[in-house]
Amino acid sequence: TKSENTIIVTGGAGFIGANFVHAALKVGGSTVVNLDKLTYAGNLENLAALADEPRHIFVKGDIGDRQLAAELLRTHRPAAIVNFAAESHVDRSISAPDDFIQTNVVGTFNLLQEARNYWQELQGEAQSAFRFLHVSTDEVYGSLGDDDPPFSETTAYAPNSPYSASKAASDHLVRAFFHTYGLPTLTTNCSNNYGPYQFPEKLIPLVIHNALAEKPIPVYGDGANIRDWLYVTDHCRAILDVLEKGIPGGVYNIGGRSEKTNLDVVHTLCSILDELAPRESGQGYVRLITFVTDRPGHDRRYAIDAAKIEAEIGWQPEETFQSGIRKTVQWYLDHAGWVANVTSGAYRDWIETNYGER
Ligand code: NAD
Ligand code: TDX
Repeated sequence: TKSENTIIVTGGAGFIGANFVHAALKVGGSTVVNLDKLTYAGNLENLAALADEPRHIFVKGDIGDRQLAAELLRTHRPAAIVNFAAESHVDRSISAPDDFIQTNVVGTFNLLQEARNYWQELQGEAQSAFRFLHVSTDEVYGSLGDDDPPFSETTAYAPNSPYSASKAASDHLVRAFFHTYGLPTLTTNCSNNYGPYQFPEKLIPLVIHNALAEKPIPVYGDGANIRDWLYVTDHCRAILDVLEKGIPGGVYNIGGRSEKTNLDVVHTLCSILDELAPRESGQGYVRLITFVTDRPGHDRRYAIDAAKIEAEIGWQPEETFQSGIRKTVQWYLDHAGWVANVTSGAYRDWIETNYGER
């Protein structure tokens, strides 16, 4: 039936969401209803390959619009909602936190309310099979010291930035909707992602973009902060697996056991670029590295203990950091037009013409 085959994905025009929509349409016969506000981070070009795909239905709108959410649920009768929609950039949350509270906290709350109304109207198998999967981050757990064990699902929440605090708040609402109302929720907390379609405000695409443009490569503080990197398609597969096998109310940490200092990451990118796209001057890209003022409240180290998802779900990453980072550099080299569009704002004009405000 329709409901078994349809999922609503929010934020599916963003980096991870777009990769997920492609993955979901590839693995199964499901229809994806993609609800995205098309903020600066949302880009329909990420979904251009699906222009003739009848199983992809794009809807421009805000997860905070309850009437719209109710309407989409009644019209499409999905078996699941996968919530990617969020403001996602830590630096932006420091300079302007308002949208983070509105989308990440209030927006997720609105979606939960409408999901609960819809789920309560379902019956029998359709009701027990329904899932609300909330995509979250390892940043909710705060910052690790060098000798601390990695974050597990039972690590206490200690968010330090407006971004991570807003994600933590949304995780807590999801938790409460399961415990209070029985809404069959799933929460995934993943480490730093990288790969195709990532907006060049985030470290890896920013380094590639600046290097190719012969601009300084900014490294915050001493560059010794540690992140645990996962290739985006491995994250998407983990979400599909959790959707299928996760236990309602469950929390699943996702990570690639791939801790790197920022300087390591930047040096790796520079040497791959030296090989694939050498500078005209003949100098190495490392010469562009510039140490800049640290991010306020900058978390020192994130690391994920992925033992639960490995054992209970049977998920493993396919890419190593070495293989994933090469693919990523190659993708950005092959998609210079994509980068030019998202940095020029040309695609925004196109969106305004083709998808007027609802
Ligand atoms: P992104 O910023 O690239 O994309 C976010 C998408 O959400 C955009 O398409 C945007 O238009 C849309 N959106 C924003 N506000 C909206 C609203 N009010 N209503 C509807 N759509 C809205 O983000 P991303 O990096 O792809 O992250 C996706 C999700 O995964 C987020 O929830 C983020 O917290 C989480 N996450 C990201 C990472 C990472 O490393 N990028 C790691 C772990 C978890
Ligand atoms: O120019 C830069 N220079 C720099 O040194 C940028 C943009 C970042 N950094 C540092 C800050 C971090 O230690 O690199 C590290 C990675 O920074 P970001 O790419 O901004 O990611 P981070 O802050 O770790 O958050 C990301 O991972 C977890 C995502 O943006 C979040 O959405 C996700 O939840």
